[in-house]
Parts: sequence; C-alpha cells; structure tokens
Amino acid sequence: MNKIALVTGATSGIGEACARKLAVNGYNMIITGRRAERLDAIAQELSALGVGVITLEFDVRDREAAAAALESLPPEWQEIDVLVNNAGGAWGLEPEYEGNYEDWDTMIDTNIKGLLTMTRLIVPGMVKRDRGHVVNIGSVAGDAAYAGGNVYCATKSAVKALSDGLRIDVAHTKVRVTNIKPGLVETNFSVTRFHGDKERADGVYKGIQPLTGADIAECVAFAVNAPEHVQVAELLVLATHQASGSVIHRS
Ligand code: NDP
Ligand code: 8X3
Repeated sequence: MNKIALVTGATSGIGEACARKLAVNGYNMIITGRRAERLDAIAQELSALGVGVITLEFDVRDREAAAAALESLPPEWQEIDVLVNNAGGAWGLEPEYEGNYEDWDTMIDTNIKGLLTMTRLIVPGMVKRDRGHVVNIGSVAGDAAYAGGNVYCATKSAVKALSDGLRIDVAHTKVRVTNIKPGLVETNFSVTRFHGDKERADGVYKGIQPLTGADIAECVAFAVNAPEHVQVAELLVLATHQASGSVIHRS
C-alpha cells in the first residue's frame, strides 16, 4: 500500500492544495473538514489520480468526534505517515482591547487545541512505528504581531512553540516535524477573517501578487519528500513584495 497522508482542512485553500499535491506524489489521502460536499468533490478529483481516498467529516475542536473519525478508519489506513495540521484561520482584526470573545475562542480552539488534538491522536502511532512526519501550518503571523493580529498571531506563535516542542519530544525517533510559515496566501482566509465581507477580503490582496495554496503545497511536498535524514524544521515563505507580517509593498 502507498504511504498515507492526512490533511486537516482539506476543503479549501492551502489544505486542498496540499491534498492535491500529496495525491499527485502518490500518497493515499485522508482528507478532513466540516463540509461533506466539498470533501466528496475533492475526493472524486483525487481518486481520478489513481490513489485511495477517504473523507472524514469532523470539527477539529471536537475531540471525541476527531477520535471517533480516526477509529473509523480501516486498520490498514490507521498507519498515517504524514499529518498536515492545516485546519484553522483568523477571525476578526480588531484591536486586542476591543476583540470579540467568540472569535478568540474559535481561533484558540481551532488553531491551537485542534492542532494539538490531531497531534495527540496520530503521533503515538508514528512514534511506535518509528516513522512519520508532522507538518504544521504556522504563519509569518507567529513571528511578530501586526496591527489587529493579536490573538491570531498568538495562536501561530503557539504553533511554532508546539512544533519546536514536538520536535524535541520525538528527537529519539525518525519522526520529523516541520513548521511551514506562509505570508499572504489568497484563499478563503480573509473572507473568514472579515466574517464573509468579500469586498474587504479582496482588498487584502490588492496591489500585490499573493502566494497561492499551490505555492505552499510545493513547500510541504519539499519537506515531506526530503531524504529521511533531512528534517526541514521551519520554512518562512512570503510573497515577493512582502517583507514581514506588516511590511507589504503595494503598487
Ligand atoms: P481557508 O479558509 O481557505 O481554509 C481553511 C480550512 O480550515 C478549511 O478547509 C476549513 O474547512 C478548515 N477548518 C476551519 N475550521 C475548522 C474546524 N473547526 N474543523 C475542521 N476544519 C476547519 O484558509 P487557508 O487555506 O488560508 O488556511 C489554512 C491554514 O493556513 C490556516 O491554519 C491558516 O491560519 C494558515 N495560513 C493561512 C495564510 C493565508 O494568508 N491564507 C497564511 C499563513 C497561514 P471546513 O470549513 O470544511 O471545516
Ligand atoms: C496568514 C498570513 O500575514 O495575513 O497567517 O497573518 S497573515
């Protein structure tokens, strides 16, 4: 059987692109998200590439649902080789002192606790088999805060800390841990951040050529396909006219 990769948040953007890229690379794919119809459509497309595909519909914030979904996998699919912890997003861009409690909970529960849950459920098997790769989708936002980024930036700083911590905890094994830190990627990210305001979301990518989900998937594939003795610990990937989370040159 081919190697198996599981991508969380594979229904859109970076996760969808990673699922496509890993399938092209011959991985049997487990794709997850909350939207069953998107999962089904993407599964059809990936199956046409000749790989096996299983869809799991669950919310990463629901630990029991995540555990049950993984337990539902056929035994030969439970030996996951690559986990891409991608599900997440930003909700709101208000100053910290005016932030929305619900948005804060959503970001912390999804970007930090959801990622931790998936890691806790899947990495023990990797350690036992002495092989595997965890790719966390962090962000340039985790390197330094920017205006209104406060809690989102904190969650992505947490992804860095959790990636570094896990890398230490599995250093005695052949399990590898990579934190990919993208800059501006045009996906549904900003629509989510602005609670569905598409016009405001489009403004984020005005005057600059942003990255695409496919660009980030290339980086994920680079890390995953590196020789076994090579651990790509971190990759910061920015649009060419972006210098940091807050320095963006627009024409
Ligand atoms: P999208 O909004 O396009 O995709 C987000 C994905 O996350 C969707 O597939 C969504 O699936 C899934 N998701 C969100 N919440 C949950 C949840 N509670 N349970 C399960 N799945 C969930 O945005 P991106 O592709 O841009 O974002 C993917 C990751 O990349 C995020 O972690 C984001 O922080 C990070 N990132 C994005 C950047 C950007 O500029 N776009 C830059 C740096 C990092 P569904 O709705 O079906 O559940
Ligand atoms: C997404 C990139 O700079 O919009 O994490 O926060 S940024």
